[in-house]
Amino acid sequence: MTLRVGVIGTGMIGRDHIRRLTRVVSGAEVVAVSDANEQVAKEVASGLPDATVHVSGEDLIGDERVDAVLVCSWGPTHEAYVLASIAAGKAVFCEKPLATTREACRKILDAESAHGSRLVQVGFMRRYDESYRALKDVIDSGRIGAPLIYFSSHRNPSVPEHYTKDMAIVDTAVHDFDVTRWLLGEELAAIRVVAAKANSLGKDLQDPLLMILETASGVLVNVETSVNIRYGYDIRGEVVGETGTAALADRGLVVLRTGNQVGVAVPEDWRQRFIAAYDVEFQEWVNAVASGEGATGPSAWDGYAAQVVCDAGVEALYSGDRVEIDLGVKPALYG
Ligand code: NAD
Ligand code: ISE
Repeated sequence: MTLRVGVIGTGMIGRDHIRRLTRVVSGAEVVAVSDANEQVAKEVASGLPDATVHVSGEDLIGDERVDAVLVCSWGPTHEAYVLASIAAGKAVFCEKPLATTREACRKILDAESAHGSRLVQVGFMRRYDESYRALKDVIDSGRIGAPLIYFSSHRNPSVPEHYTKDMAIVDTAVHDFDVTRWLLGEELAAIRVVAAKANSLGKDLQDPLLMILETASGVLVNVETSVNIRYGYDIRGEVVGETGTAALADRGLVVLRTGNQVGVAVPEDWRQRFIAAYDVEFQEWVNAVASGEGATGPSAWDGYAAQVVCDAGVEALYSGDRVEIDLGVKPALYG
């Protein structure tokens, strides 16, 4: 069966995922699109063989030709589209964030629990990256003993004008929070946030930030966000265990030695760094949904947990305090 996907939000990542669903992944076709900017949606649809343009995301979700929904609009719009998809009984892949507040994410957990099976998947693509998967395998094998510290650096060469200081936490570090939970297999329990001397290229942004988190068992996690670092998009991770360490390897297809230097290329942005991870993420999603298995990747609980950490992180950024993270009760649907 070919999974007929409707895409809400045809901006940068929406277009990239449409390309992926159309040209890379097998078993899917994009049959409908919608964007607050209708002109943009029409332009995107004109490049597709048979896609309807809908005036609203709700219309698209109600379209009988749409089997599954992909939400790639701005974060504050996600809650309504995910809830409408659940109400329609349709599988929905939502780019991060699941929703922008803890309360909104809880509504989604409640709605999906009432539905009774998993429909929602959140776009935490790092879990599909081969380096992260190899790092998790090392941790799980016990070869470096129990993890004690995890260092996670998240560096962007630059960010758009509308990027605010909270976004270093809610838009950028949210990936580090999710991947930490996944790598270590436990929840985050507290967070502190401190600002370093500001990078003058970030204008009045507090950048870089250092976040110090504690997991439920006491592992210390250090997340660095540097979002104006210019040299490239650099994602680093290293676990310090009781008997060894394991780190994401430097990437690049060739090691270049020239002019008394040796090095590998650094990607330009997230599209380049995680291109293979997004491909695997979508192939697995299409396969699972088309087979009737439902969503099997990062769940609404994962989206909720990451958002609760973000909320605590923003509070810690403004207060300077150590803020405890209390996730509350985990609904039975999420195991
Ligand atoms: P973008 O601004 O390029 O595109 C967003 C699009 O959503 C725009 O075309 C806008 O017109 C449209 N839109 C806004 N409100 C809408 C509404 N109510 N209904 C329908 N369309 C609406 O942004 P982007 O970079 O593509 O980011 C989109 C989402 O993807 C964000 O949630 C972002 O956090 C996420 N994202 C994830 C990754 C990742 O690595 N997983 C990378 C980039 C962006
Ligand atoms: C962007 O929205 C992403 O999700 C990227 O993966 C992240 O690196 C970037 O900082 C965000 O702005």
